[in-house]
Amino acid sequence: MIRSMPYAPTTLAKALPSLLLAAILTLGLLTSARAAEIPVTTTDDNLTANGDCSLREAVQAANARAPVDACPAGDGHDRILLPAGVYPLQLVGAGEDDNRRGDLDIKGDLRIDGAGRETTIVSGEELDRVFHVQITATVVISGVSIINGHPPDGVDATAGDGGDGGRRRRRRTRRWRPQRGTPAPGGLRAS
Ligand SMILES: [Ca+2]
Ligand SMILES: [Ca+2]
Repeated sequence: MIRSMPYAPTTLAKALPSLLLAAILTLGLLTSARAAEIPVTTTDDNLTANGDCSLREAVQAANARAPVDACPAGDGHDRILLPAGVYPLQLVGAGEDDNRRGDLDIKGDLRIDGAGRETTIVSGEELDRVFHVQITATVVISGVSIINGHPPDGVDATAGDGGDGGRRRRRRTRRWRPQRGTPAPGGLRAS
């Protein structure tokens, strides 16, 4: 005689909802942990191994996905924390696209969070534009004023997003998704 047994949930079946919840929470934690935070520790513009983390070094750590001086490594979806202060770009050299001189060249998705547009100021010192966002990157800049950028000679500084040339202009949160052919502004260029 075959006697059918009443269905009784196994231990695994009973635990499945909890396991699924744990897996979802773990996935969420891993996803939120993807954004690397890179805190800037100096207003000096340098790319020198001197124990600090400048804004240029923070951008470089994000670009290279590797530590740069005191800046921790980026991972391609990074957040630079920029404290209150004035950050003048000081490494002279326009027309350079590797973030070593002139404007700050951003090569991957990046968020830059300042302490407020009245207190966190990045100045191009009218030597070059301030930020150059490459075609593949999406950049969000919040709580930061971008001032005194300077486009290359001969470029129409009034054209395009951010085309404020060397004039002073303060920004709230802005998001840029570059498109080829975007005119080169003084504050920011997308190409
Ligand atoms: Ca340094
Ligand atoms: Ca540059």
